[in-house]
Amino acid sequence: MKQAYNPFLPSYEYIPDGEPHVFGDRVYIYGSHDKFNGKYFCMNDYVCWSAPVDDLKSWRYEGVIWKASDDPTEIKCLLKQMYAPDVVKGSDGRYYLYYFFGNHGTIGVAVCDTPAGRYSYYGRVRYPDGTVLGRNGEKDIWQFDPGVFRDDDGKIYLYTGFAPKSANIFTAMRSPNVNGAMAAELEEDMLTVKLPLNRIAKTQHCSEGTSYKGHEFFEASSMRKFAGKYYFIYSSVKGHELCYAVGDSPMGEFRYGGTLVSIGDVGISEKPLNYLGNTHGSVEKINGKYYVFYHRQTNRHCHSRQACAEEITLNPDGTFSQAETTSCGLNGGPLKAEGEYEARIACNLFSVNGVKFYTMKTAAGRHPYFTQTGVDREQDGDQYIANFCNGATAGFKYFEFKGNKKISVTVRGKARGKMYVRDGLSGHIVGVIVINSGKNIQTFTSEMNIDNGVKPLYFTFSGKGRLNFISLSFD
Ligand code: FUB
Repeated sequence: MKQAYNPFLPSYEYIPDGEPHVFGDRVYIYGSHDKFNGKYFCMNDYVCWSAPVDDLKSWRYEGVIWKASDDPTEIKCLLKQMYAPDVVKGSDGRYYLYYFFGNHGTIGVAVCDTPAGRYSYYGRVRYPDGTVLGRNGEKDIWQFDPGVFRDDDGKIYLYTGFAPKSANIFTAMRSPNVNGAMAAELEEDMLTVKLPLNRIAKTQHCSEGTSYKGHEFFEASSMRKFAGKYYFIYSSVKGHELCYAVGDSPMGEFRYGGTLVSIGDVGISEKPLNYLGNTHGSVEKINGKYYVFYHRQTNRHCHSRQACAEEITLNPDGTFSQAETTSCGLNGGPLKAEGEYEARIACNLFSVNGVKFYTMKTAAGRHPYFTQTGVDREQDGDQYIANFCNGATAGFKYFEFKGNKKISVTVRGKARGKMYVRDGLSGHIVGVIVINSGKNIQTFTSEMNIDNGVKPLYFTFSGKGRLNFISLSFD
């Protein structure tokens, strides 16, 4: 039985900032590449994955498409980590990859004849007089998270920018007035911006009295066009949500539209239902349906992020309804309540004290977290939920139940207590699994009394000790 889960790539793959693009009959994900348990963001080279547009359950590894060391310029920055990229097809039929180094502030471009081949260096985005964008002194904006967009008339636009609340390492010495989301049309050479650059969305410094208030632009610029309207997609100052703003021109101005997805379902639920941190992605229309791609956080800090996606509704009035995070994202429906599922596909995870917002510092204490054994690798995933202690809850949405009578969990770690199984966040108890586990992997089973139909399943541990929650299985 082939199904799609969230995260939708293998569990060893840590790809944040994924920009989905349909080229031909496949959808490609262009993201940054975190190292599992890395000390910083994006410590690995760019790789690409793709799937047929009519089978989003079959993702194929395309290999490394661009390495930090492929950039030939002498980049003077602390670390050569490539943050969020984007790709656009040029009018010459080639594919152009726009990328930047985390703390350098200029945009590099690489080119390839195919969407996911090995890219070659092409140049740096620049002003008409040849000055590199981002290097025009105090007046210039810090280049960050380039997004690229080709309009129906063949014109190509670049979106870039960052809007931290105060000056930091990235914006050192720069006034907030020169930060924010900017748009520029690109010349046919794919490198030169046409002037002027437009500021297109509100930041915290200028949102008073506007509909952006509370959801101002922070980072992660991305542009799409649906039903004749332009959708500027970005990560808001809240960090954990992707928002959108709508306009009639690719150069703005854009009216705030709403939240597309929050990685903790904030906005759908009153309290966050999963660990927070930054997120980044976009929306793509694939085979007639809309999907929002984003990343979740794992491993108790913000440097091991993973690609997820959900179907999302574009309403007749041009608004998007906020998508709920699920375990079955690209599956096209609920997962079958049959066989075994890895616990790492939980879409809700929280402790007795709720969740944390992941930063560079490890979230300690009673917080359960997604992790894996060993070091970063490109094979043999074994992700699980660690530190599942008293009051920890993992939620899975959705399963389709049909005459199920038993539920089991496979765990490891010294713990004694009960795993309460509910058919909703505050649903009925449908099973109580007695746990008495040790250092070996063990499976514990209970009767389950659940109605047929599509439902979520929540597991809450009550007892002593700490479990590694590895998998759940149905009779
Ligand atoms: O992945 C590194 C940075 O984190 C991206 O550039 C931001 O958008 C945020 O996701």
